[in-house]
Order: sequence, then structure tokens, then C-alpha cells
Amino acid sequence: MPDVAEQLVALAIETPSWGYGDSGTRFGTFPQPGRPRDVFERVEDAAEVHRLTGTAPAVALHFPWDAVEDLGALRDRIEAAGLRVGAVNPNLFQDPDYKLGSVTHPDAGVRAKAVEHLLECVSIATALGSTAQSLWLADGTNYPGQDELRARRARLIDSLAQVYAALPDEQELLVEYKLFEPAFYATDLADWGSAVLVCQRLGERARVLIDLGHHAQGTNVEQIVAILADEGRLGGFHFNNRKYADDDLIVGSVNPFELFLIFVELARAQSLPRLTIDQAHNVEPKIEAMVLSVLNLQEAYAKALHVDRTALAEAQANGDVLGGHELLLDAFATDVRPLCAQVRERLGAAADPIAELRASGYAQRRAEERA
Ligand code: RM4
Ligand code: MN
Ligand code: MN
Repeated sequence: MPDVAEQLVALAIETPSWGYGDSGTRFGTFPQPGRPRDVFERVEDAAEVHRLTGTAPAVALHFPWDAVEDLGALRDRIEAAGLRVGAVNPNLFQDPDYKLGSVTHPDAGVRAKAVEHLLECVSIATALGSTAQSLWLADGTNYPGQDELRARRARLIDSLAQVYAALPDEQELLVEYKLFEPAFYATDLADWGSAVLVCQRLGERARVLIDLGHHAQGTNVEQIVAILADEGRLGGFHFNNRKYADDDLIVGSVNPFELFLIFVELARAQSLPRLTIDQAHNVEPKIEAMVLSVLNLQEAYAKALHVDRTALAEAQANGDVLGGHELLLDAFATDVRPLCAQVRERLGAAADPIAELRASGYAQRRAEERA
């Protein structure tokens, strides 16, 4: 068995700057006291999550939400806080020009504007020392006949090829797919198959990003991980959990067994892909929610590292159907909490991060400062 503690020490989760700010549903948003007012305060919160968990050393940014005059100053502040910049996420879904699509829009002028924003994000990533563009498109159609599906696909590939051609060697292009929403008839990148085909057209540094809220009910996500990893096209994750659709709840809160099975697949490889949280904390306290998410990821990985792979391979070779299954259940049932606490202490973080967060008064202090 691999040295579980060593591997847990190396686990690195990216937390999202957008997960610290106010969020809501289309019915309403409940502002929380102490919510950060700008990217610098979002970075302070991300640094607190890393201080407590020892496992969240990167912060993913979103542009223009995190836009600043001076990128050098932002990078300095992030590094001074003990963090690094994770993936850069462009925004092609809020501008009124994108009503009918961004890189798939029927109008060449709108497509050019979208490509220009993506190219700007490549320069932002370069200035910040980020190694990934993480692209999610809201593009799609609401009614049959609204637009020509193949023409949209051709426009998409053509636009992204322009961006890929401008990517510096150290950057990868992560392509996220989503079944539906905001488009309700045909989303241009609706599933992992469409995403991987686009990546294959672009080049080897284009890889697929899996968001756990972006599939039909019942989809076997761990099998998608296996296929993409096998093809060298697994770019990473947006972790969250859901009960119904793209609910963006705390990862591992609804379906911890699925999360464990995903890590069983991830842990087979030599190295882990980019692991990012993508959540919206609408009613729960945001920092505590983020800390809990990191802990759930750490525990899921720890359990996956407890799978007896030798015995599993033997059971599988012998056609022992339930033998293999029971080995997974054994690992899942292991109480890894003491081990994870030890690992966090070794990292200089907290044995019990939630208790320490609550006792520290961090949230109250920020609520006063950020009134
Ligand atoms: C999408 C997708 C993207 C996220 C946007 C705001 O559903 O998950 O990753 O950035 O929401
Ligand atoms: Mn996402
Ligand atoms: Mn989503």
C-alpha cells in the first residue's frame, strides 16, 4: 500500500474566489455579514481556509469578477498570503451580447469579442503565474430550429482554435461541459464526449474538466474519470454535490460514496489532476462551508488510498464479484479522521479545523471590518 500520509500531505485543492462572495438562486440572495468586498478580501478568506486545512494552497480566479488595475500587485498579495493562483476562469455568460451564444454566436462580431476576452484571460494568467484557462460556456439554444447545431459546433472549434494557438506552453485549456442550463434545448458542450472531441481537435494541452453537478441523474461519473484518464484527457474537477441539478452544495454532503469512488479512480494514476471546488454557499456560512469541503475531499482521498489494490486485482482476476466490491466497502468504512487530523498537524494546520475556525472569531472579526 502506498504511504497514505505522504500522499495526503501532497493533496492540493484550489478554492474558488467566487465561492467566498454573495451567491443566491434566481429567487433571491441572502447577503452574509463579513462577505469579502473585493478580490483581495476573497484571497484573505482563501488563505484562512488554507491555514486551517493545510490542503488548499491555490485560489482559482474569475474574470472580470476579480479584475484589478495592477495584476502584479494582486499576484504579490496572493503569494504574500501563502497561496498561488489556480486556474483563470473567463466569463462568457453575463454580457448581453452573448444572449445567443459567445464563441458559437451566429454573428462573427460577437464571436470575435468572445475570443478577445479569452485571449485577454491568457495574458492575465501569464501575468499571474497561472497554468490553466478553465473554460465554461453557457452557449446553447432554447428551441429546436433556433440555430443550426453543426454550424454552432464549427464556430466553437474555430474560435477555440484561435485561443489554443495563443496559449503559452505552460498553460493548459480546460474544457468544462454541462448538460443543460442556461440553455434548455441544446447546450453546445453538453457532455464529456462533445468536450473530448473538441479537445482532440485543439491539441494535447486541451483537457476535459468534470463538474459534479453537470450530468444527468444516475450518470456514472467515476467511469467518465476512467475513460478520460486513460485517454490522457482528464484535466480536472469542479467539486460540489447535488441532489437534483447543478445545486453546487458542499462536496461529499449528499453522495459521499460517489466521491470516494471518484477518488478510487483518481488515485490509480501517478499524479492527480487539477482539483478545484466550484460551489455556491447560499444559506450556510461560507468559510466554514469551504473548510468542510476541503476536509471532505481529504477524507475521500484518504479512504481511496486505503483500498487494498493487490487484493482487489486478485479478486477481479478470479471473477470474485463481491470480493472486489467488499474490498471497496472496507476502505470506504475506514475511519480516516484521526489520520487526516495527524496529517494536518504535520502540515502546520489544525487538527480540528472547524472547531478552530469557530473558536478563532475569524468570521466575527471580518464582519466588523467589512461592514
Ligand atoms: C457553471 C459552471 C462554471 C461556473 C459557472 C458560474 O454552472 O459550473 O464552472 O463558473 O457556473
Ligand atoms: Mn463548474
Ligand atoms: Mn456548475
